[in-house]
Amino acid sequence: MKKAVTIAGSDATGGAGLEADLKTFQEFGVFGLAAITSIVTMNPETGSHAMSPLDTGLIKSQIDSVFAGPIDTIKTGLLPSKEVIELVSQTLSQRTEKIVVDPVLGGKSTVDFIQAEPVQAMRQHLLPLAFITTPNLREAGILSKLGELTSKEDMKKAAAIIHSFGAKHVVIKGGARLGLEQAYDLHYDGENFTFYPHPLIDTPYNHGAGCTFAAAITAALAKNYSPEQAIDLAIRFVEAAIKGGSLINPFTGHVWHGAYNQAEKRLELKNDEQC
Ligand code: PXL
Repeated sequence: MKKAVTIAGSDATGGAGLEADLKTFQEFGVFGLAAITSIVTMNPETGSHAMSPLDTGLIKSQIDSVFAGPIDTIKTGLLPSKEVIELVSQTLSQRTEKIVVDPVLGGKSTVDFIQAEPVQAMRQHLLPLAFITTPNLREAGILSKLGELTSKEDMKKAAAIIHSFGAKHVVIKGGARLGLEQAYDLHYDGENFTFYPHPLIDTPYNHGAGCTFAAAITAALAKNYSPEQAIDLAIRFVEAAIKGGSLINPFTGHVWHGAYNQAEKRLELKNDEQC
């Protein structure tokens, strides 16, 4: 059985964070383990989010627990402080598994979780350990210090800078913010820039899409897919999740992590009926 570890925040509402990671791993048939770094809660009256970091000692004990046996791949998500980024980087520098770094800096419709100091720690300590890193446009703009990225050319420049921090593969997710007729995700491996065009889906039900994308890549790598195959599969997995999304509370529409496999099953059932 393939096993993947996530070191991430908990999104109590179940769309993003380690909830998204574990659900996605399971959909890929990969056993998920989790170390929680912080808990993100939502005020049911106002819809505003708050982040409560966990005690560093408790984070460390969880990390020791998840690595008590052999595992196949590792994903990092929300790391709430410079201290936690350094702790996680120190531990992961001893590991040989492929590491997917989702450089979470904030959440949709929320204030930033992470400020300048932790971002610098991420550039310096965590990104050099990344086999794949998956910033969105905003995160790529901040990490590269290029600011707002508004074109495919800007994405290439940012990818090259982030690659120079030591991440082997940089995947920048370019969605609606690009203002183009399609979404374009960019993959840069230090040699080639490859754009993956895919349909823009016009829906507000996309909370958790970023975490789900990185988790799908982590699971696919655990199953020995190549980076290119993993990216392609993750794009299709998230597309189904967004299409299947729904309003989980009065404020946020979440992706549905189960949509890809359920859609396939429904298709199989339909085919069976026809036979
Ligand atoms: O989508 C970014 C994200 C990551 N991790 C946690 C979150 C969020 C967004 O809300 O809550 C725990």
